[in-house]
Amino acid sequence: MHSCARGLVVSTGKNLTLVAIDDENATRVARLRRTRGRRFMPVPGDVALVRILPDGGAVIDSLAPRANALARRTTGGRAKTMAANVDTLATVTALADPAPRTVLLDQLIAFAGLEGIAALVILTKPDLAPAVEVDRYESLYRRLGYDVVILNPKLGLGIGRLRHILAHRRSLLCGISGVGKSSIFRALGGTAEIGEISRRRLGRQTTTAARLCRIDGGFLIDSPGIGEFGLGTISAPELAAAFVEMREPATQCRFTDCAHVQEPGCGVRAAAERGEIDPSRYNSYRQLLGNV
Ligand SMILES: Nc1nc2c(ncn2[C@@H]2O[C@H](COP(=O)(O)OP(=O)(O)O)[C@@H](O)[C@H]2O)c(=O)[nH]1
Ligand SMILES: [Mg+2]
Ligand SMILES: [Zn+2]
Repeated sequence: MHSCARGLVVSTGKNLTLVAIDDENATRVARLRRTRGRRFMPVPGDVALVRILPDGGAVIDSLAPRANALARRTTGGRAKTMAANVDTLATVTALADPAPRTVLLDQLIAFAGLEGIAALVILTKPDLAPAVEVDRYESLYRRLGYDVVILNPKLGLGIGRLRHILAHRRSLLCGISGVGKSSIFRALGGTAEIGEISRRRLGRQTTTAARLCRIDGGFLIDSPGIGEFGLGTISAPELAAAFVEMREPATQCRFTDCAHVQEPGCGVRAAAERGEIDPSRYNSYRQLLGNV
């Protein structure tokens, strides 16, 4: 005898998967059903059909079809799926310690645009940066149309607004180590419980185990393994389309296949020279194109 349940995949270890069963507060460690052919590989955010065994063990029988899957793309053309069913990339950038890596932030929000999901710009550690820097980042990304949240979890600054923005969304926290992702996760009510289970049961996976917490009609994933997403090989028009402020100027280019770097009659470069495109954004574009 066994019962079936639906669960959200929280974390994936080598052979075991951590699932948060609907209507249960704790998470369960689940094995994957053995298959003859190709093995299916759950990722955080997957919806799994889970068999609960009489001894309390759990087996994932199958995964529900994914609304989307976010993959890390490599220049070699391979892709590794990192998360599923995510509709918001919650990028986290520290204003100091570690110093902001603007190119990485621009890469992340371009990635979100190309995947057709929303991007959120969370700026942490405002207490460690000059106020002018805080303002500069905030106004730059707000002008581009992104939701920007200045956050200091210790002081509770910005947490209420962030909670409001994340409600009813399925979000993935994304940013390099040390920027404050886990602090945000905890401030939003995510418990360490899941991480503790993974420490005990998934073996030595502590630093790579993802955590998921349910928030108002959605979820938030904190995954140390997902610091950045590469864009892989990307064409100039594709990349330029993901830079919102370049779309209109790009229509003014003399050549339709303009890469917006050194072509004559380039509307994007002209806009950058007029100061209508922020120098840091144009620099990111060129770096991501591999064309500096
Ligand atoms: N001064 C300051 N420190 C912060 C802030 N947010 C997080 N931290 C600290 O930054 C360090 C890294 O935070 P953590 O959440 O582990 O970052 P993660 O690696 O992205 O998960 C911790 O020591 C936090 O206490 C902030 O707004 N201001
Ligand atoms: Mg962390
Ligand atoms: Zn151009």
